[in-house]
Amino acid sequence: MKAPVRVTVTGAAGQIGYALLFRIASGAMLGDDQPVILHLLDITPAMDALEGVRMELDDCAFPLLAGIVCTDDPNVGFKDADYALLVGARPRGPGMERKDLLEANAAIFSVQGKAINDNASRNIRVLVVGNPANTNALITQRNAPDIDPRNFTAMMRLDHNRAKTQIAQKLAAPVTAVSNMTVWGNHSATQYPDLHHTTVAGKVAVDQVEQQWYEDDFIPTVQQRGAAIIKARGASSAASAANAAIDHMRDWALGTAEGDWVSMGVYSDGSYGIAEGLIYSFPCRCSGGDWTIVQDLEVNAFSRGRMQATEQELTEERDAVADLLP
Ligand code: NAX
Repeated sequence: MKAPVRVTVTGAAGQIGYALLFRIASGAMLGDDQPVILHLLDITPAMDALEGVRMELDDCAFPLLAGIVCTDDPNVGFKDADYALLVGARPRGPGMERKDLLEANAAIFSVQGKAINDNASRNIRVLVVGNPANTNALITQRNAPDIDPRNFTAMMRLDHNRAKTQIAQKLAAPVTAVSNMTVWGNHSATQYPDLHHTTVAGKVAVDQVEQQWYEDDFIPTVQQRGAAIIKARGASSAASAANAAIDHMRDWALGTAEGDWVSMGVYSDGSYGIAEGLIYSFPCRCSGGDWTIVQDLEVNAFSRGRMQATEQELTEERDAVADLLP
C-alpha cells in the first residue's frame, strides 16, 4: 500500500462536499491503492455540521481513509496538502452586483492562496470549484507565488460531461462513443462547447448535426444547464459537480484515456492566442501527474469568435479584481 496523501476540501460542510467526500474516501479519485487523509475546511458557524460529516465518514469504515482533520483555520486546512479541492465560496446574495461577488470571493481565495503558499506541499494540485471558478483560481494562484502556476486549475469538467451527454443523446449513441470533447473558456454562460473536433463513433460530431441545432440548441443548453438544474431541483448541481471534480482530479493524477482529452481551466501559456496568465479552459491531455494543452486544432471563424468572447469575459473579471491581485 502507498503512503497516505493529504486531500484538502474547502466548503466541506456544503452540498457538493457531502457528495464528494465519501467518493474521495472510497478511492474513486486517486485509486483503490491510495490511502488518503482528509482535511475538511469550512467556516466557524459550519463546524457542528462538519462534525456530523466526520461522524458519517467514520461510520463508513473506509479502508483507504487514514485520517480526518476538521478545521476552520486555513493554515491547518492546507498543512502539507498534496491535493486541494476549493469548493467553498460566497454565493451571490440579494442586491449583490457581479463586482461585489468577485470581490467577496477574492477575499476568500486570496487568504486560501496564501495559506497554500505557506503550508502545502510544493507539488500540491489545486482544483477550484467555487464560483466564479476561473477567476477564483487566478486569485488563488497569484497569492501562492512559490508554487508553479500550472498547479492551479478550475473546474470545467461538469460542462465537458454535460456536453458529452447532450451530443450522445442527440445522436442516440452511448456516451462511451463520444471522445475529444472541448469546452473552451470560462465556467459561465459564455463558455464555448465545441463540436468541431469531437467524434461520435469515430465520425466528426459537427458533421452529424444541423448547424442550427448546434448554435441554437446544443450550445445554449450546455451553457445554461446549471440554471436549468436550479429551476428543476430548487438547488444547484451537487452530485454531478462532485462527480466532475472526481473526474478532473483522477485524470490529472492518473492520466487521461489513450487518444482522448478533457477540458480543464488551466494557466494560459498563450496557446490559441488566449492571453497569457488567464485561467482558461483548453483541451488537455494528462500523463504522469501533469497536463498539456492539445495543440494545433484548427479553429474556424465561428469558433474564434466564441473563444474570444469568453476570453473577453475572463479579462473583465480579472480587471474587476485587479486591485486585489498581488
Ligand atoms: P453550499 O452553499 O452548499 O456549500 C458551500 C460551503 O462553503 C458551506 O458549507 C460554506 O460554509 C462554505 N464556505 C463558505 N466560505 C468559506 C470559506 N471562506 N472557507 C471554507 N468554507 C467556506 O454550496 P455548494 O452547492 O456546495 O457549491 C459550492 C460552490 O460550487 C458554489 O460557489 C457553486 O457556485 C459552485 N459550483 C461550481 C460548479 C463548477 O462547475 N465549477 C458547478 C456546481 C456549483 O454551482
